[in-house]
Amino acid sequence: MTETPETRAARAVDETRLWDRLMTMASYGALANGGVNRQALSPEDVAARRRMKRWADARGFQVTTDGIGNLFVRRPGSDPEAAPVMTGSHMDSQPTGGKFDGIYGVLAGLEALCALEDAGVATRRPIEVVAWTNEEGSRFRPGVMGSSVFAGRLALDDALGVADGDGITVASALAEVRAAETDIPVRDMGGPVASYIEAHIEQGPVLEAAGKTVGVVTGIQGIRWFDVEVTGREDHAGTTPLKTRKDALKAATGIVTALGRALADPDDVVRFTVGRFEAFPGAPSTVPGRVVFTIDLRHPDGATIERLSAAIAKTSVVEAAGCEVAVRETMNAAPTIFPDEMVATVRRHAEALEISHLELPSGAGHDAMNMHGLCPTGMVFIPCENGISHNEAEAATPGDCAAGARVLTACLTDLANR
Ligand code: HGY
Ligand code: MN
Ligand code: MN
Repeated sequence: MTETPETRAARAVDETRLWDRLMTMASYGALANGGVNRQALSPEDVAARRRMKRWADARGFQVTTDGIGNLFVRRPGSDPEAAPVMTGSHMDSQPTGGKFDGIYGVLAGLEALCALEDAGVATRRPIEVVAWTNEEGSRFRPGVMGSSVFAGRLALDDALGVADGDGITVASALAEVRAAETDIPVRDMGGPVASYIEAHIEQGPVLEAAGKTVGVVTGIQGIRWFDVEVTGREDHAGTTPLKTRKDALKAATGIVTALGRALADPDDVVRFTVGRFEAFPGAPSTVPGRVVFTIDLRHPDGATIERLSAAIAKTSVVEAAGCEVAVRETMNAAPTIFPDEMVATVRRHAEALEISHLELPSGAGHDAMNMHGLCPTGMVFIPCENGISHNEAEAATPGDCAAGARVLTACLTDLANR
């Protein structure tokens, strides 16, 4: 292996330090079956943020936050005028999430900064590790909230006004976070970024099946979220004849079945998921008068996702069975294709480090979707066991975590010297 600043920094990645930090973070919100529940801006999230601050302080890195609670850890460059290279991901999790989704990218970024320090490698540009607020969108919708505000795709005031299921707004949850972080300065929103590169577990089966250690990510498929509300009429379950009912649950299940048929794809590329389904008032003896459910639709092709979205709106109304149906879009992320040069940068450094690799698109959404368009953006994947994610059983090996961090470190060193 030829010695360069990139390989020197990459070799300083400490597998044990990174793994120990992953396990420490997994203790904040730990669940009985090995996973985590660390919702955005919750006390568990605050504990993870405090830990991040202590690790950053120990190495003399500068920690700041912004108006939506994104948390930044900065290692300065030699040129004080130069825009930073950024890396990172998210620290919030699904309600029954794993130990790696999101947090791996944040800690791989921190490991890169520590490795640069340990190797004594300076960069021209500063490098910033960011933990984006509320990527998952499981507490506050939409997801990828912090990066959307940073990139100017979502107004700060709109994001601050979003309420969780208990009526707590982002603004009030953030005020509590701030109260625990009086030692972290608040910086202006956004700002110039030279480039962005995010590390993440693949969350799918491709790398493991191919026996490759690192994924060179070519893009991210498009994502649409919808809320569907079906309104019927509450009636007595014992007395109301079936033919006069407006049963919202019966209509809603009919809609979901019809959507499954309308979106059927023999090639198995379309991703259609109803992840939340609630009937009201939720009493055994009352015909449900209202049902709300969510739709998560994904496809790599922009025109196809448009066509399928139109089909969702139409099918939902056609299958209403005498009830009223309202379909509301809550998230729209167009398919992303990363620039060739960023893809080539990841590939080049994986090759230089002699780490086996494979090019692949991302099935999952990431904050990188928002950074794309703001600056040249790319991603590095590592395998996860059996491709399982959004599940407490999510697993990755210490060796793969370190290999991904090495490729990330080399890419950051290179990008920060351009
Ligand atoms: O839903 C997603 O793709 C991501 O894991 N938030
Ligand atoms: Mn994630
Ligand atoms: Mn996720």
